[in-house]
Amino acid sequence: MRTDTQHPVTRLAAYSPPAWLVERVSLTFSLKAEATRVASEIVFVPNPARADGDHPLELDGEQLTLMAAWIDGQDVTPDITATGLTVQNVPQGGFTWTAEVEINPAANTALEGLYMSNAMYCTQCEAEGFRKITYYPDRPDVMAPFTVRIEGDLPVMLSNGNPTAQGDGWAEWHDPWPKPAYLFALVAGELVSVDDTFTTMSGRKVDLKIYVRPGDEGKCAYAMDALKRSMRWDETEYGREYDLDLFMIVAVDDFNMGAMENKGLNIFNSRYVLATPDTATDLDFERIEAIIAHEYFHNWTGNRITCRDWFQLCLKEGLTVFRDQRFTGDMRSEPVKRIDDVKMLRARQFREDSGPLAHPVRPAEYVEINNFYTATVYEKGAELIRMLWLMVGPQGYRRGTDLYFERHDGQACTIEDWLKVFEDACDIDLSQFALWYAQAGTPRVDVAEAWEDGRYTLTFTQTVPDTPGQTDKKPVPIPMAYGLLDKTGAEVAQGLHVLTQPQESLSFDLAERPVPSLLRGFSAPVTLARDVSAAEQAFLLAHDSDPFNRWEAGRAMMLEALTSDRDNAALGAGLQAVLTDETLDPAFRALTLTLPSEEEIAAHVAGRGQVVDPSAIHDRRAVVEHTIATALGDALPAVYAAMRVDGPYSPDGAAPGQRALRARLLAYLTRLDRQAVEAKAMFDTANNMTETMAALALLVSAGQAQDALAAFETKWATDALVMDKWFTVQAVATPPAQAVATVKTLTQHAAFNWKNPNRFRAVIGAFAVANPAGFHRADGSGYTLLADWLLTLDPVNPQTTARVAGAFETWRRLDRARQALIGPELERIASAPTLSRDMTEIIGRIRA
Ligand code: 0A1
Ligand code: ZN
Repeated sequence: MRTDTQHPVTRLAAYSPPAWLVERVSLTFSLKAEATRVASEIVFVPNPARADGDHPLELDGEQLTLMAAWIDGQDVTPDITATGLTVQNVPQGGFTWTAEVEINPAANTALEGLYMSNAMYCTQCEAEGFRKITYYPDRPDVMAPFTVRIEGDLPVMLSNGNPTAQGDGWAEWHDPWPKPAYLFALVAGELVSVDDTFTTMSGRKVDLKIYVRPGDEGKCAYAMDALKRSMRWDETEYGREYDLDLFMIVAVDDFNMGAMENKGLNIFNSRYVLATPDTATDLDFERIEAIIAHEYFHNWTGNRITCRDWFQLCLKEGLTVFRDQRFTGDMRSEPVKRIDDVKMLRARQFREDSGPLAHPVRPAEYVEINNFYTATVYEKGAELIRMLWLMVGPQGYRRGTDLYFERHDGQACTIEDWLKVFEDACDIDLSQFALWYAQAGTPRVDVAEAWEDGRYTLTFTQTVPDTPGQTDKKPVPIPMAYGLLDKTGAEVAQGLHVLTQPQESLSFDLAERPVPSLLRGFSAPVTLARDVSAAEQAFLLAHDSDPFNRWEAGRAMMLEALTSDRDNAALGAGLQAVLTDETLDPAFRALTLTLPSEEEIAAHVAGRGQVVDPSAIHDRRAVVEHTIATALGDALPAVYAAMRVDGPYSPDGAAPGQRALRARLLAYLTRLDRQAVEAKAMFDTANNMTETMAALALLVSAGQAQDALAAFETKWATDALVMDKWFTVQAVATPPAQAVATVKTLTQHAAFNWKNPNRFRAVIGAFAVANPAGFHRADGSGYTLLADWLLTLDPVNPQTTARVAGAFETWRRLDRARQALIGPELERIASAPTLSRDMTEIIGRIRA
């Protein structure tokens, strides 16, 4: 086992301000694939907050060859280690550091720092990638204006800010806004741009450019439109205006994450920029819109106001996710977006929170910060902002954010700074609320009801479960949105009550005993535990005026059907009523008719303290889907036919919802017809990727996809993003008994370029998380397959390896036999001779 001395722990409690601040920095890049030179000139000034004696100069730096260094023009010879350098006895009043280093972008397969993707240079500096570019105080609380000169033989050479001068073989850029190094970006290559403009609310014209490889120009229209809508939305909803003359987006094919908010020069995984109806699904369009918005919104929440240290990551990420969620809700359907978000939260964050990788939204320590770009920091982080928004109301929230921007513009901040603006603007005490940031685990709220003499009482008891390294937790404030319904479904009471005590009651004087609708809109990220009769669930499914809880009632009935022997008649009838209710949005109907995923069922089973058997869950789900399909009766083919969308494809408006409902119904139809006649017909006649993929997935799971897969491959062989779908659909939808063999065949395909993160995730990642019954096959072959691939990728790209390794996080909830197969695989990984820091931490935590 590796020891802590090899991979030191960084602790929030050990934070101290930097000894030196940077007044300004100039960088000159001479680009060469295998030997890029980076010259730097950095003006250091003493930090008044550290006037506690003499300080040496300490700079971060990794995988750099230092050619020469000077302080105020004098040669220096620093002490160099694998992680940085130190110079003693520097002038305490301030000085200029000048240096030249050499780096090798072509050898950079980890995709952090300066690297090459398809002959193009690009950077990824969050969280700690800048230290692989040059020696620098690579920490977010050091903010400086950057001037950059790029020399190279390439037509397009970009950096942050505004272009200041250019000539043959060189370009200069200046970013006037002080920023931490993690927001630095450089891109150079044979690129073309799609151009537009945006006029800000104060009337300034901003040039917008999306850079892509030649040939992809026709795939940027949706991203550009989403960008303009994001810019407008940030003005109207938050009063935030863009602050440079130019905003650029670049699409790259090799990228570890979704996208990156570098100042003025966002770099995107190409899958979140490029889209046409032929190549992208409705979901792809929606994600492009959301991620464009997310990165754009970071300009204020992340860039102008950044994080003091990486423990504060949720300060920018939770807030920015909340902002992009609201944006999508405004662009599309608020209730549908909320349901989608909660599904995701439960599938990913609740899963994380209940397992060995559980950590607080603001962690107290880390070994590798890249391991903390998690569902907890992002999605639970967003839920905390959402609770605050519910508690202070929309106007209070706006007063708080206005004060945040006014008070902290240009600063590197903490969660305490964020909470304080709401305390000041809204006159509330958020000291108990702060516990949400420090305590890991999903709180559980048990609900008891009493009805006596016209008095109805709800009693709530909250508990926060133990998580690794944390016990004896305190109660947190839980905003409980509720409604009480009478027999006719009319609302007799409703409101928002914030629970703050371990146990608390709410009473109402009423003429008749009501049916409660609790945690409306999923007003807090908690598990609600309450015995609800089938009749009551059916009533809520039919009548609740809160769309979220209406969906939730159907989902609860489905979970019952999937995990108990309860009679399903009420479920079938309730779903048929939803299906045929034309007053309901088709997108909402599609969601309500969708069974919980196998992961959600597993979580439900584990939450009841039972052992999870992924194979049994898979089989049972198929049976229940068949039962529901039968119960839907004639309504099934009728609504299927009615939802057909004719005419040209549009990713906006009502059409995506209709397609979603139609695809859902096609799944039910295919359950009743293993020849999959309708699915074949849809595949053959589809004029858009949404329908093509819906049909193809069903054909793969019905074992009827051979011809379709071949035709698809022939048509799309040269489009990497589309081929990712071809790989994924097979890894995910192949029936469990053949899944491992199929994945092995896919990994031998000539196009399986495993060093490309999208392709690796499309096959290995997708299999391990989205084909649970295949991955958890009782013979353990899925585990060996995953472990082998993690060991192969780790030396090349630790970050992506560690993310995919999270597939093992749920192993303790499985039966003993499966645990006995996984344990040795985890040990095999842990004892690899040169395991990365990323993997050492993740596997160590999973095994603990
Ligand atoms: N800040 C980006 C996410 C991101 C994080 C790390 C990366 O590389 C290690 C890249 C992107 C966002 O929230 O979109
Ligand atoms: Zn973000």
